[in-house]
Formats: sequence, structure tokens, C-alpha cells
Amino acid sequence: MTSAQLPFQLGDKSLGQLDCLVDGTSVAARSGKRFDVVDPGSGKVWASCPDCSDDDVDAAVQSCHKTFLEYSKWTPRRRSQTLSKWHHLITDAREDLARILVHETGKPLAEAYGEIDYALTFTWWFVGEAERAHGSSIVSAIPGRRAITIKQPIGVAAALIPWNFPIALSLRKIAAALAAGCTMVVKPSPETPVTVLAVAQLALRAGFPPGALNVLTTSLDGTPKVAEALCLHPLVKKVTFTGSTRVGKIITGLCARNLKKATLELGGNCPFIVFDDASLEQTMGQLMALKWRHAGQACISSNRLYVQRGIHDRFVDELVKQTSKLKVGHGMTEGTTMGPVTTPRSLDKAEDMAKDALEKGAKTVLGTGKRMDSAKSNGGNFMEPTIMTGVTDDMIMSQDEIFAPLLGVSVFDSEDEVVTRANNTSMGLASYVFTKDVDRLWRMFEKLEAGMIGLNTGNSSSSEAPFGGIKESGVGKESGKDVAIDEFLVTKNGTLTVEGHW
Ligand SMILES: *[C@@H]1O[C@H](CO)[C@@H](O)[C@H](O)[C@H]1NC(C)=O
Ligand SMILES: *[C@@H]1O[C@H](CO)[C@@H](O)[C@H](O)[C@H]1NC(C)=O
Ligand SMILES: *[C@@H]1O[C@H](CO)[C@@H](O)[C@H](O)[C@H]1NC(C)=O
Ligand SMILES: CC(=O)N[C@H]1CO[C@H](CO)[C@@H](O)[C@@H]1O
Repeated sequence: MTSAQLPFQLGDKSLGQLDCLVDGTSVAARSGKRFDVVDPGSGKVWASCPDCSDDDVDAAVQSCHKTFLEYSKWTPRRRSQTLSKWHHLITDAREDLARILVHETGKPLAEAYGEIDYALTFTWWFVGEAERAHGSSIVSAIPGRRAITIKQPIGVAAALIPWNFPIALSLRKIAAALAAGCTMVVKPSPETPVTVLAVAQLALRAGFPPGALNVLTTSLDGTPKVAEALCLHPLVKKVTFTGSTRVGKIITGLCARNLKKATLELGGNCPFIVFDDASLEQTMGQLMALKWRHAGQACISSNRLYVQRGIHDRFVDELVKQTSKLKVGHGMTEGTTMGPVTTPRSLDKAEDMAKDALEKGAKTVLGTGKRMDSAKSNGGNFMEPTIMTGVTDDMIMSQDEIFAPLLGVSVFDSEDEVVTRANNTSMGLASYVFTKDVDRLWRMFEKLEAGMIGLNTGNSSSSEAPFGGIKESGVGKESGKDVAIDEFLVTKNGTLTVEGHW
């Protein structure tokens, strides 16, 4: 299939690139095999990409390594200027990228624009970071000794990108690596290869050298082998992964064999806590945007909703009222406010969770907890938003990430109780708390076990703030000053002996 046959028009046809990008050229898999890319909103195949295997990895890494030897010597200013060009080319391609994104992920067009705008905050951030990654000079405790640290790019990096925010999460990783002076092999998720190929094409056009950014696509079946070959390749010095905790542990194990540095952004199970004194209007606005965005498929989504008893009934009424206004449909259909889930696997999981909750005593107050029947779904992976009350901590939906338009409400009484319950998970990505009592807000900030705490907001991720979890939600940071670019740098310590008196 060529880009000429895409089911939508592209202003810039060269962005409909469907082959891998290695060393600045389009290449197929060595095996010649391809896999299908499916529109989650219609179930229709609309493109195909090379189904790479571990056989394809070495050439991509060697190309990155060869380019690294040159690119790492570019001045930070030149890297910064080229990143800035890339940023502007992506901005200009916003409409084309949004259309591709809708057909890969299923999200509504307005959300696709939202993701691109969010993604662009990262490219812009790393334009600035490139020139500000500095070492330091250190006065020693020992007479006549001085120490100086310098930071240098670590080498070829590999990035494994998920399907829920393919543009935002690829730009966040790629921009950091390129700013640091590293080159990178990217493996997009099998659901969303085309957006990643398009931004890589733009990087080449911006002036990054061939081999600075290589993209290998692969199917779901091919993914473990390609990921393993990237993690184990001796020339890959750094791995950055966003995905499930289960896979994150496998990646860590592979990297550990050669003590390779890894950044891991893993699962969530984030609590969203509403105290009696919260502003109903503010809290509801934030919850609606956070929970239903991309049909619940975000790692920082609200997974467990804890509402204090005094406000519980009013809160549920308002939540049901507002959620029932959502318009479920294809992401390109005018007026759609919630799309399908990206993969049919997500529907199976959500149905199992809803069934388990009902069996354990929860009540459905909106929706069915089941996929839409085929007469209505038109081939897409649709589920009407479903809300349940009486949800307890022993239900699967309280213990595992939901990643679907299913929301359970739990009631709580005291601050101590809700802290214990909120923290009682192996995860620690984000937590959200809503209250107008500033003392309590501060206490909750300190007590909740998560890497990111939303204080009267459900919208706390931004390029200037460090993004990353604690506990089993991950290791390392992906934005923010110094910390994110440091993930791609090594620090060297020079010690100097100074002789003579002055
Ligand atoms: C690094 O710098 C510190 C601080 O001056 C110094 O004490 C230490 O010996 C240095 N380490 C190496 C390995 O050079
Ligand atoms: C934590 O959760 C587990 C089930 O996941 C439960 O058995 C245990 O009682 C909970 N602990 C607290 C302190 O709530
Ligand atoms: C989060 O806040 C930013 C900045 O105000 C805004 O542009 C964006 O739309 C918000 N996102 C959501 C999901 O509410
Ligand atoms: C600060 C605080 O209260 N942390 C608690 C969070 O909850 C976990 C488990 O429920 C406790 O172990 C922590 O002490």
C-alpha cells in the first residue's frame, strides 16, 4: 500500500511514508513482510508497515553509531537550532499529523490537535535545554586539588514508544536525546507507526544528519524480539521505554545484563481524591477532561476515584449528568467527544473488570460496562462511558489500570483512611487531590506516594516539570530542567593538581 491510497488527504504527501527510516532512506524489512495498521474507529485496515525482526536491528544501530561519531561533536547551539527547525516543521504539519493520529489511535480530532500541541512543548523545551547542560567546577577539601565535571552524550539510544500518545511520547524522548547529542533508534508501537515515521521524516528535513534518528516498525508478534535485540545490542548505551510495568520489568532485566541505563515510564493506577470541601465545579471540570480523554487510555488517567461521604451523592449525580453528554463516535466525525479504544484487547479487559465489580457488589449508574453491539459500533472498538458506584479496593478495577471508558466511584470518610487506601498499590505515577483546605492540601502532597501530585488540578504534566513515577511506576524523568536531558548524558569528573603558591 502506498501513501496515495490513504483514506484521507494529506497536505504534504511525503508524510504518508510507510517504510522504515534508516540512515535517511526508506527501507523494508529484510524478510519483506509487512503488518496492517487498523483504524480503531472502523476496524478497517488503512496502511501497512514493514514487519521488522531482530535481523533488522543491527543495520539501524550501526547507522546511528556511525552518525553519533559526527553528531556528538556538533555544538549545542547547532543542535538547538536544528531542533528549533524541526519544531517549526512539526507545527506546520499539525493538520496532517492530526489526521494520521486519529486513524491510528481513534482519538477525536480535537484531542489529536491537543496531543500535538502538548508534544510541541517538549521539542521547544529541549531547544533550550541543549545549550544549558553544563558541568561544574568543584573546590576540593584536599589542598592543591580542583575537580571539574563535564557532561557528554552517552551514545546511541533506543526508544520504545506506546500507542496512546505516539507523537507526544516520541517527541519527548527524541528531542531530549538529540538535544544531548545522542542519536536514536525508535521502535513505535504496532498500532501507531505512521505518526512516528512522519515526525522522523521531518527531522531529516530539518537538517539532522541521516542516521541521527532511525525508525524500525514491527508487528505485535515481532515486538519482543526487536525490543530485546535493541536492549542487548552492545552499541546501544541507553534505553527509554514507556509502557506497562510488566514489560518494564523485562526491559530492566535485559538492560541489567550489561548494566545499561534505562528510563522507564510505566503503569499508573492513579487515585483521584475529592474532599467534602472541594469546589464541585472545578473538580468536575478536571475529572471530565482527565478521565475521558482518549477514552480513558492514559497512564496518568484517574483510575480510582475516592469521594468523601458528604459530597458523594451530589458528585455522582453531576458526574453522570456531564458524562452522559459525551458523544461517542469516529474521531473524524464532527461533534465526537469520545472515540473508540485503540485495541480490541482493551475492550476484553474492561468488560472483565466491569463484570468482576458487579459480582462484588458495585452498581452501574451509567452505561453498560460492555462493548457496543456490532449494529451500532460500525466495526470500531467502542464502549459507551460507564460509571459504577460502591466500588471497593478488592475489585480488579481498583487494583489494575483500567485503560478504557470505565470509571468506579469509591466512598471514604477520613483523610487518614483515604491516604492509606490511595497508597496501597505497587504503583506511584500520579495522584490528584481536591480540597479548599490548604493545610490538608499540603499534607496530602507530602503523604501521597506518587511522582506527580495534582493539587486541585488534573492537568499537571508540562515540559518544564519533571515527569516520572516512583515505586513500580518507573525510574527516571522525561521533562523538566536538567533531569530529563541528564538521562542521555554521562558525567565525567576531572581532578587537577595545582602546584605552586599564589
Ligand atoms: C571527583 O571530584 C571530587 C571532588 O573534588 C574528588 O574528590 C574526587 O576524587 C573526584 N573523583 C574522581 C574519580 O576523579
Ligand atoms: C491493601 O490492599 C490489599 C489488597 O490489595 C488488602 O488485602 C489490604 O488489606 C490493604 N491494606 C490496607 C492497609 O488497606
Ligand atoms: C491542560 O492545560 C493546558 C494549559 O492550560 C491546556 O492547553 C490543555 O488543554 C489542558 N489539557 C487538558 C486535558 O485539560
Ligand atoms: C505518609 C503515609 O501515610 N504513607 C502511607 C501510604 O499508605 C501506605 C500503604 O497503605 C503506607 O504504608 C504508608 O505509610
